Amino acid sequence: MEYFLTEEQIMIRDLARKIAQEEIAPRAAEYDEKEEYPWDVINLLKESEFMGIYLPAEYGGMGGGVLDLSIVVEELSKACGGVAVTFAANALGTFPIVLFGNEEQKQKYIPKIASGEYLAAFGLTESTAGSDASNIKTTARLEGDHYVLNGTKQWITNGGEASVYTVIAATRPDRGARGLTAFIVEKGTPGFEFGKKEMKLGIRCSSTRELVFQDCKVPVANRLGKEGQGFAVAMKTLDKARPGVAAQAIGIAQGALDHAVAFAMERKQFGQSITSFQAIQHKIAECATRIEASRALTYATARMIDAGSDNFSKESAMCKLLASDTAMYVATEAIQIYGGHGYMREYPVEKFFRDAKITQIYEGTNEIQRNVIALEVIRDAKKKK
Ligand code: COS
Repeated sequence: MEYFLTEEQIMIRDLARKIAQEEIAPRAAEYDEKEEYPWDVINLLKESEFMGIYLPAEYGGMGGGVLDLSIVVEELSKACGGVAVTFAANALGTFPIVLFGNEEQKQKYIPKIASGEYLAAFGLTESTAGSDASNIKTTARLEGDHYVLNGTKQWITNGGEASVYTVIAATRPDRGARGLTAFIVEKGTPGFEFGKKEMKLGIRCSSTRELVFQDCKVPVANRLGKEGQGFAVAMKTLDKARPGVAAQAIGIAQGALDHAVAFAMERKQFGQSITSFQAIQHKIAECATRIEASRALTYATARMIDAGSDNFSKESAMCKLLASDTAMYVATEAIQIYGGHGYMREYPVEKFFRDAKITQIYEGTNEIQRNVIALEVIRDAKKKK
């Protein structure tokens, strides 16, 4: 399908593809096996100026938007889902500063994130606050010119590796979603340590860790937005970041299908290539169609966001839902096309299968996406009455 990308976007795609296929794909199995943070790739992405691709030019970024970011994430994901989330999580950690930061905060942090000097991460999730995102137990108590943070964040992508964390804490624990506030916390702040590093099913080279705050003093100057605005910061950030998860899922799906088609063309059974069997052709057709549908919806949503729409919760949830279900479907079918080979770690598709699964879970489970979509559809219908 022709997506009518600009010349610049085609250049971005081609460069991301070259890095992904030449530098990442040959080492994807090794990254997976070693479960080590891919600093060498991050350094390559820094050199290619991709770290600031979605950030405003006035703060040292390339001035692109969610579509440009998605194009890069998709290409990286075709090679390795773990590397891709490591890159994409920077945007998740930085969007709160872009959306809610004051001038001083933007000047202080965005140029360093755009250049890749700082990696960023987003600290919302806790053991009691997953889908129930407002049930946050980490507290922030105002004491003079600083807040004192106490609590533990769980499953934070880029945890331990990032230099800057946007963290949601309760300034008024009695007020639920309305009692939350967002903060920028720098690595190295006394009282801020990293806890358990998770061992995962997929995306294994990415870092997933606890953030532990014990009487951690954060200057008032690092509060993002107003007190009580933290839930809105989190929700608006997720709305903007979910097309990135969709792009990751599309890359995983496309990568798995590309491998499966290449394998099917070589694989002979009953004296002929298995691509001559209708059973295999139908699988390929179904996968390819679902991928195009997911990409079309994701690019349309990204364009809507980049054009300045003020409400895209529904579309953002829809593309994340469709693309991640597609990734799981395609990765499953890719293994089926490979047959027994697909189940073996010697071949690449079992990794795509493991990497695909998380896209149905993080940045909001697909059950939560369906809730968001349904509520928006019903709200729109009520407005029309
Ligand atoms: N943008 C701005 N504001 C939003 C919003 C959005 N997308 N979604 C909700 N809000 C506001 C609501 O308008 C409401 O404001 P008021 O208190 O002024 O009325 C407030 O936030 C609370 O909203 P709601 O009552 O809908 O909150 P719920 O606790 O029911 O939660 C869901 C809503 C489930 C959608 C939310 O908790 C969620 O997205 N959960 C998943 C979180 C997630 O993605 N976690 C992944 C880990 S982060 S990588």
